Amino acid sequence: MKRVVTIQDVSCIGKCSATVALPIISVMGSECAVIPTAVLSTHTMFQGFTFRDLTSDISAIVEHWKKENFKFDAIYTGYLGSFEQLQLVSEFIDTFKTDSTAVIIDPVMADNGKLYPGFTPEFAVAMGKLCGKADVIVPNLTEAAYMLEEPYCGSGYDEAWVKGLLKRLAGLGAKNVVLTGISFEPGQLGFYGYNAVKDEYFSYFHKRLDASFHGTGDVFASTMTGAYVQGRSLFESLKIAADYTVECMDITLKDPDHVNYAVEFEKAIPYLVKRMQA
Ligand code: PXL
Repeated sequence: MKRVVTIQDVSCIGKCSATVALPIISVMGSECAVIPTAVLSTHTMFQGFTFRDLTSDISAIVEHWKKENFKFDAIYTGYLGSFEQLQLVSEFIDTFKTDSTAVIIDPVMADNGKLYPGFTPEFAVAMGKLCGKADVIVPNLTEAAYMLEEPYCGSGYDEAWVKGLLKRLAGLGAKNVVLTGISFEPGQLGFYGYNAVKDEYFSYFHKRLDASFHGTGDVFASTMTGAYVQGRSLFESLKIAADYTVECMDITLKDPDHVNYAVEFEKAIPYLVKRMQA
């Protein structure tokens, strides 16, 4: 059985990071091991969240896993909370990555031109360095800007500019760079990627919903990881992830009691399973 290890926080309420990675990667047919980096009462969009840092547990977990000689088909990281955690993840990759391990880094830090609470521009640059070790990175435009220390472009960009940005991101060292949340036309949204090894661009667009939910980036990255580790091509994996994310949003919007701090991804799991069987 394929085994993914995901390294990110547990937000007890909020359906993001580990609490979406675990169910999604599992239903897609792989084991999902987890290194929880912190426990929060909620994700950081709520006021007054608690935060227990688990950095000091990470080394002991890694030492035990080394002794047991555990292997991973994919290492998938999301929200990381400190410079020390970036360093530990970097060492984790050095220790556990083999020729058949895919390293997927979602540099979760920012959106809509702003860093999430607690992050600094210096942290974003350090995250950019970690991204150099990845096979695939999936930043949004805000995270890309912060990692490259460039101004955020807002919505004023065109395809040529996106291609240039992808090349600059590839300069960080990742083999594949995929920008999420790209839109050239109203009503459309998708991803635009660059394979730095083959010097090839790829993109995919779907309908843009007039809503925004917290945690959809984590649903997207988890799904992409789940498909990729099951042997789908990177492009196919990203497409499945984009379509499933839209399906989650569609289903959520149909619930008159929906909240905007999480999507009802559970209800769209039958769609995802069918997609993986196709
Ligand atoms: O969805 C990304 C994410 C993950 N984990 C925590 C967060 C966020 C985004 O705000 O706060 C704790």
